[in-house]
Amino acid sequence: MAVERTFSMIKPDATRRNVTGAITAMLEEAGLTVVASRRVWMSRREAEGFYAVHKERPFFGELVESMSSGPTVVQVLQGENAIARNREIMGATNPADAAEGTIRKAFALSIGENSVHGSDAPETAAQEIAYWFSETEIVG
Ligand code: RTP
Ligand code: MG
Repeated sequence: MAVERTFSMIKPDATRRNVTGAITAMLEEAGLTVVASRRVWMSRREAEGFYAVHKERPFFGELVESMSSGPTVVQVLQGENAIARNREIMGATNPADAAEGTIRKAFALSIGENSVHGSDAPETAAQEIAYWFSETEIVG
């Protein structure tokens, strides 16, 4: 298995409840290393750009609204098989379907307020990392 990097975001519903440390601890316990991290309150325009892939979906307006409603923590995670590992520890999109021991089972409030985002493939990981970080900000 190769060492990979993936993009992770702790969403406003989680920063609002002051659980960014608890969530980061779960990522670290899953074997992922935080190699870049920054707190950012994204504008509607930044949220629309980041989620452009979902722009035709019925929930797009709600998603942009919620992602720009408060601070997020944007992170780059590194580790063996990091993309799949992060998706695993995040749990299902809808917390009602999330497995025991996952971040969304522990923290998500609803499908819209589901506490974390994680890249779903190598191409999206590369794009999403580049959207928020320059190479010099990533210290592996
Ligand atoms: P993410 O991109 O945030 O890591 O989550 P995901 O892959 O599990 O889910 P995705 O299908 O990419 O959807 C992105 C985010 O949009 C919100 N969503 N709302 N109201 C709805 O039916 C609905 N469906 C998706 C979720 O917050 C999801 O994380
Ligand atoms: Mg997704």
